[in-house]
Amino acid sequence: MIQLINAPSELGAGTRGASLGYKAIKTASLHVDPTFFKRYEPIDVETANNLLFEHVDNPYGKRIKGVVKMYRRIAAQVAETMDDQDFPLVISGDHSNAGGTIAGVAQANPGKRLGVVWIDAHSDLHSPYTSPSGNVHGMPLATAIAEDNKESAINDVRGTALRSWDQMKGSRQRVKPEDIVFIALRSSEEPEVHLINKYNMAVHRTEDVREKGVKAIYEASLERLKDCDIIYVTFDVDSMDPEVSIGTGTPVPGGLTEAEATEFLQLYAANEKVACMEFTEVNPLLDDKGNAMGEAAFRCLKATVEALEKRK
Ligand code: 4U7
Ligand code: MN
Ligand code: MN
Ligand code: MN
Repeated sequence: MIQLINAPSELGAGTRGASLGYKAIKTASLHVDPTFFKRYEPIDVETANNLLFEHVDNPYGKRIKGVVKMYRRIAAQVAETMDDQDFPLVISGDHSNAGGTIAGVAQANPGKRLGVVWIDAHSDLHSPYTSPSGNVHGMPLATAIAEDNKESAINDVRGTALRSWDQMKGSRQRVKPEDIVFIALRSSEEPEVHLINKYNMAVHRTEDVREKGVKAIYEASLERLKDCDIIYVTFDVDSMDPEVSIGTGTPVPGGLTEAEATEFLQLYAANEKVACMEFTEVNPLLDDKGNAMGEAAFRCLKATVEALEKRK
């Protein structure tokens, strides 16, 4: 069974409104498939978004203590869902939540090698030591590989941020850095590029997708992850071009079309190794075309769920 998990925390984002992403997607469903969220009723993960109204505790990991709380809650829900033999499909507010999802997948699958497909304009490999913004949605993948990247440090991190960061990394690496594949990546800072090169992570840019086609990139990603037992796929909607994804916090030109994103999602959803997926960063407050982003995200979600259903 597919179990939607609604985790509308936006503590990790720099712009307000990603906590409304799920509602935007749900509203969009009304025109297209009004009973969808009755058939796939999500489990809600309680947020700590009340912390948005408090003073930012640390400039290098903004609201990071609250993000740690979300990591625990999401990880517990994802692990429970997998223990019940259900497929967790997480709809999260901002992308920091993905670190919690990965922790949950790892917790429920001890001893299994976990690969990650990161469909995103960004690499989200910062740590508090290297982040130019202090926004934790730029850090989840670094927590999964337990990487401080101190050799690229620009920030002098201490106190809460450090303690919380260590909690987010956990006691062990959940993903090997060589088991990461990026799709639609086009905006990384120097410290992230350093890690991508150091660990030889696989990068497929939008141009590569255009040149070789979605299917070929998908196949290359599977070849790359062939020694992994299970795969987690994350879909930050800013992987799509701003023409589609203007309703997201950090749009970047040169992204995927909705059709390309849909084809990727369908292919991954159809693959038995894929054990968990996540949709993230829909922000209707930034959408200047009504609910266009929510509508595109819903179409992508519906296509993904239909492909998952066909597996059985
Ligand atoms: B998202 C950024 F500097 N790298 O760390 C940062 F460009 O989850 C952006 O992919 C992070 O949307 C974007 O603030 C995080 C910036
Ligand atoms: Mn992201
Ligand atoms: Mn992004
Ligand atoms: Mn984003």
